[in-house]
Amino acid sequence: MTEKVVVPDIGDIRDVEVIEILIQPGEEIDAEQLLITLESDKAVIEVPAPFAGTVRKVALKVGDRVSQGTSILEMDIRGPDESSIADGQKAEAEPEPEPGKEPMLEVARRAGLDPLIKSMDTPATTVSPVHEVLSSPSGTGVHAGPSVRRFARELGADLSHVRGTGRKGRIVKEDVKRFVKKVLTGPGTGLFDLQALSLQPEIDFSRFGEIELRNLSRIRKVSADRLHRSWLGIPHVTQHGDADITAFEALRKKWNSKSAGPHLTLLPFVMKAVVAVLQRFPDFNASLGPGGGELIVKKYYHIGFAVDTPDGLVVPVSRNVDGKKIRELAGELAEISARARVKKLRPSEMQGGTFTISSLGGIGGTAFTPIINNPEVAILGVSRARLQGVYEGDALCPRMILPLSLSYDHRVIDGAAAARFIVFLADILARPEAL
Ligand code: CAO
Repeated sequence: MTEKVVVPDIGDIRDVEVIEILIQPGEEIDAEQLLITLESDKAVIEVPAPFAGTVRKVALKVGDRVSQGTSILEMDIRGPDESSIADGQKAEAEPEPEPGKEPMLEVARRAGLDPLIKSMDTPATTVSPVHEVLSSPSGTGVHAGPSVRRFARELGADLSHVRGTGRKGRIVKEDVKRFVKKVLTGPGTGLFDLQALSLQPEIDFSRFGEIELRNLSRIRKVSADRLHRSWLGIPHVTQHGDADITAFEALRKKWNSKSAGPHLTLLPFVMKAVVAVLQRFPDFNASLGPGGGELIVKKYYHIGFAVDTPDGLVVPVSRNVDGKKIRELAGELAEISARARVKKLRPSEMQGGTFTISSLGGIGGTAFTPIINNPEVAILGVSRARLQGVYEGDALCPRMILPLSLSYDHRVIDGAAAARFIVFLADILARPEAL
């Protein structure tokens, strides 16, 4: 007998898009086997076969829009002796629903999903619970068809971690394969596997409001990976301190007003002061050896400085800062950061640093915790200097105070050493003659 199968009762939803067709003409199908997937703004609905048989003709294609009663396919029904109805359980007491008119919740119920339906305590005519029920194995909010879900289940892949590349971010089989391959071939699958930790759960944020998708720049992707590795791999501690730079500021202003040379900001002074401190505390100008059993102390002072560019953070390196004059450094910083902002730095200009300074003083803020630029062992954060009242004896005096934040690798540097570093740095920055 040939029967027409139509879209069953799907609640109030009309004109809903067909996003997946899971059967083809000539295919033998069982009762309850999923036929098509529909997707509206609010729900994903999977329509199962009301009986077993052979598909004669499929009346829909992906992209069609359907409502209750729209024809899905024609099929030759298998005889009752071949258990045409799901699990052969033709209800004796219950009247059989008209083919294609069976409420979706009823189908889900017969598919053994009763507990979930009950726990949702939702009227049997609404569609969203069906979506919840049928998509629950890998979490709600995941867009994937039943065959993909089945495939993921077989492989033990959690779909909430898989990025969908199909239409509207839908997960296709290839995405699951790529995910599994990545996990299997990635650097270990332990707790601190960076790839596994970086995976974001798949959430459809558009359900909560308007969104916009933007690709991350290459610079941002590279720095994200480096920062994440450093953050996870290095036990960071940040030591804060203040430097009284009143005298330096007076000197800087005087020099700026008197010379036609490059404009002097605070940064070249801080760089010179940092080198003086590194010479006193060489463990800060070092890297841990590959096995972690030795410290490689460097006798050169190549200072990296973070530059904020439209495409993200870059860290060019000024070489042999110990041998450079303040004005020369100021000119170099201005020239390098201008090139960094138009992506004109050579890779070699971002290599070989021994210590990094991240200055947010030109922008503002009071303190922050910079992330160490691995394989270095410490980084200095500089925040905005501000005029503050400081007691000198009984007198409250206006002083220009510069906040400093030193993050260090606690495997290499002890807290006491870090405190000494920052105290010495503050001392140098308080006395221009010390440079
Ligand atoms: N306190 C008060 N004023 C400061 C200051 C501070 N700590 N640091 C800079 N300033 C002043 C400068 O002196 C300058 O003012 P004047 O023209 O009056 O001298 C003004 O702020 C702008 O300075 P600048 O930021 O352009 O120049 P810089 O030499 O201080 O810094 C650079 C250069 C490239 C480091 C900076 O432009 C920059 O990109 N900073 C961002 C770094 C960053 O993103 N760090 C975060 C890394 S982690 O995400």
